[in-house]
Amino acid sequence: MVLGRLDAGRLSLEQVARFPNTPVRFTEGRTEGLHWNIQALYGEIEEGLRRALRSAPGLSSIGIDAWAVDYALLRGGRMLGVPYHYRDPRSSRGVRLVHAEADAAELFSRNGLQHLDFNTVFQLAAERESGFLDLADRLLLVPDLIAYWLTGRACTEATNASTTGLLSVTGRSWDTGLMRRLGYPAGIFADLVRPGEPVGALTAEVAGRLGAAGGGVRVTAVGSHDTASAVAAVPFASADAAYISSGTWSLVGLELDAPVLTAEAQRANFTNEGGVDGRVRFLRNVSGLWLLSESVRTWRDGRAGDDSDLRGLLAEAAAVDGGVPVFDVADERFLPPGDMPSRIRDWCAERGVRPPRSRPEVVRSILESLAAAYAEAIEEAEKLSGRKAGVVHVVGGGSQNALLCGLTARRTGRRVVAGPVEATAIGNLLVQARSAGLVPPESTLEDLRAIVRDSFPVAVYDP
Ligand code: LFR
Repeated sequence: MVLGRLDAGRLSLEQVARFPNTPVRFTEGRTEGLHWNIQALYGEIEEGLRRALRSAPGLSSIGIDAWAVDYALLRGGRMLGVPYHYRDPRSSRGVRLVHAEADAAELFSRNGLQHLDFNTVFQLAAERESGFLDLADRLLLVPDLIAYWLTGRACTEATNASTTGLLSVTGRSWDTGLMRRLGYPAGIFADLVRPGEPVGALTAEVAGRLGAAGGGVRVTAVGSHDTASAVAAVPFASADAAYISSGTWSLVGLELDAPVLTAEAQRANFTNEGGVDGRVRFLRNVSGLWLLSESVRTWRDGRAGDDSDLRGLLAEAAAVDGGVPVFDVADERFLPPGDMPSRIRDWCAERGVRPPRSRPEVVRSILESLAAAYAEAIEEAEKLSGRKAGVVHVVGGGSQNALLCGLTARRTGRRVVAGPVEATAIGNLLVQARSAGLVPPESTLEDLRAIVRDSFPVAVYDP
């Protein structure tokens, strides 16, 4: 949780809380599988907000973002079951059920999305089997659920709605025709709000608990899909640039004014997600540093560690000379939590490729493979959109990984501009700042990005 302050056109950040979002696995009963530990997170959120209010008693606005696609079902305001985590394998069942009614090409023409097994439209087909979907009178995406608990207002933020597969890519409104065909009750989907619109004031109960009674703090809609907020904060200096929002996932692509809905774009598995101010995030979801973090977790044998383990490994990986394999980071076997080094070795063995032999080789192989996937995605994005990307911006956690940024420059053959690391928080904050009148309300995304450039340094890597 990050507190932002805007002073003389510069944004500064203060981290008021940081807590892990660790999923829980239930092994029995109707909701067995991998789930959000949502109540524990909500407790941390209230605790963080209490701290934020102590540090900034004049706090004016709260904006919420999280990863995409996951949701809670409610009835009469009460949550039914525990929200599933998108890495739960049940959604592949859902894919078969949905495709029996609407094939991949039709879905793409309606929603403009890359096929990912975990898109909400597929999760819901598996959800129907639980019976909860028929009981529910409301579906809220995770950031909207938090906003509902804070304000009592149930609405769905539009950039995140665009990842569900149930929002029309042309009208950016709910696709009730598709819902009807799939047997999803259209009435459970809430009214849409756009980034920058007010959601509401804290309920009296929440305000009392947070020590904010009498204060004017309200929740403002932001790009509640974390990637939408991150892209809003990419410090583009020219339009001829690509971005990589690099964290657990790497979201690689271009910002466009209109979606690309050609058959080639569908075959290339590109997505047209909704961005802040009606922009289109034309990108491919390439895997990300998840491969590295799960490897480190495997080597630590589940033990908690610190960043020094990773720093040491990255230094050794930088010194690896000689070839390491480049593997397909998009292979489905890498999606669930678990032992990544063995899965990488298996992938190589199945193809007669020499597997990485040591830990530094595994790390190098992961980073080379990611960089190769970035280069391919950027070239395809250019071809499919007719736009050029002379520069590649890397934002998010991966922007601090010098080895990855250097390899990305080398494999793309382009200049890499790395930073800011907290792009998601920054994009979230700047949209709120504009709504709160801290920057002129007529500011464009380009104006907001100028604030990013003036406030945060970047590092440059040349090929
Ligand atoms: C990144 C992200 C991606 C989305 C994936 C799953 O954190 O939000 O954009 O595809 O997580 O929700």
